[in-house]
Amino acid sequence: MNAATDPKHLSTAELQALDSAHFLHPFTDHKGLAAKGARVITHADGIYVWDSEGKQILDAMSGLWCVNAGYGRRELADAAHAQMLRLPFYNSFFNTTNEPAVRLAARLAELAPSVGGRTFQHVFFSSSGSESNDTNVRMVRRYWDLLGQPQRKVIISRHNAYHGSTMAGASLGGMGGMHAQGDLPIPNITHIQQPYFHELAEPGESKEAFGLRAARWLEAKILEVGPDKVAAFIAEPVQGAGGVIIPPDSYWPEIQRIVDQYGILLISDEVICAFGRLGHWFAYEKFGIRPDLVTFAKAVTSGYIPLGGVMVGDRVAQVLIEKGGEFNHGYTYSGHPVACAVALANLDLMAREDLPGRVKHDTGPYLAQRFTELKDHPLVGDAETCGFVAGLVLVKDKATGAHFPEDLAVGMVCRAHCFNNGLIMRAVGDRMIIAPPLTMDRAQVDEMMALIRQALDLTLAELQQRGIL
Ligand code: PXG
Repeated sequence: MNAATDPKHLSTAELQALDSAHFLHPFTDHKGLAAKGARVITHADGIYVWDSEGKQILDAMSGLWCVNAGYGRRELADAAHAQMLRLPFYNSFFNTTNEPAVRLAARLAELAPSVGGRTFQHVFFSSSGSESNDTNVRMVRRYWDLLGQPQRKVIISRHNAYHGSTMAGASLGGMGGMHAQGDLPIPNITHIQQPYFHELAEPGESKEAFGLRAARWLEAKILEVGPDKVAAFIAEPVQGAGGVIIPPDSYWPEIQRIVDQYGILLISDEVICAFGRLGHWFAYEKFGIRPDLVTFAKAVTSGYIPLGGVMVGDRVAQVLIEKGGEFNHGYTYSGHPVACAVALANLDLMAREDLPGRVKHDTGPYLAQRFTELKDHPLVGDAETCGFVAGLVLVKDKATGAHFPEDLAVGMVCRAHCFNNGLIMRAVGDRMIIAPPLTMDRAQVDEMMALIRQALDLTLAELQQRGIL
């Protein structure tokens, strides 16, 4: 019997050896990982995970922005168990459906607020955010074909956006490193700059003025491409994987004006921002925007099982349904009964505990207060939050805002101190970001903040010791 099939306990070293022998991790330098060995996460409860060495770590990233309800929620496991016994799978291709998928679609339609008279009555299901954005590309182009405007193919996105890792998802995303591998973006996808005040504002420019200027990059791009060729604009309300880039208040209203003026579709990618993350069930409500399509995934099940989808607004649904005939698109697992049953249980739990409301009225404002206190730290250039996401930038010189040289990878230095000190915080370049479980109470926010400050102090001490500061 070999190690993979042997039921005996495997040591950390044995697991790491098997891991590097067989498991190609996502977004990973495989050779580099094999040299040091992966950290083995064994179990989790509440806001903590534990590794195979017994170390307890406060997970301030909710897994990967998804475990909004926290770990160890038995009712989600029970929902999966019961549904697996009743109906573990059936497809929804050939004029069939299943109860959890129907109930979830209706529930999501009820949860999605109407804005400006537009509602979301329909849902297209997938298993991930990437697949959902592939669906968006197909659906948007189908919409314009059906309206007799097939030349409207171009989708405008933003640099440093993250919309997934499939061919269409990575193309919509604005990550240079991803485009460089695999001949991307695919045709008819183009990008404008992100609304990142800290990096792109002119000296002396106010946040409000910058927000308007950044939104007008969309108008300039529409005019450059040709307004009759543009199909849609896609954006995250707050950029997550790009480093928690929170746009100025003036940004989204101006974007809405522009998409309205040119009649193009607006896609709000809420894979991170929905389901309470910003204090609302859906983030478009917070920003007062009227998207036509809303991408979701991750926290719809609090990450307990894969599920994603697209909320389809009236404008698109009407054309697709009334004029469409067959839409030649779908996935084996579109409307998977077990995933949908877990999502229903998760939405029930989130509603019962009012997690969006807690973030909006209590723990979100408290996190904002505590997190912005970090601005007094010698390494912190700026620190801001939006609901239960937060980001800070590490700077070499607080007075001038000068950055560290890129090759020092100070974000990684800080991330290592976090990990070793019992905290999971993510580094994106020199930005340190968090997206904690929404179940956190104020005392746990304090506990997390103490760990963050400690990690910053340790980073500062290391940089001083290495003669960098
Ligand atoms: N859109 C957005 C806004 C996302 O954040 C996706 C789409 C793709 O979802 P799937 O389920 O296909 O992964 C995401 C995913 C990171 C990180 O490093 C972020 C994501 C995924 C992996 C890593 O912050 N977001």
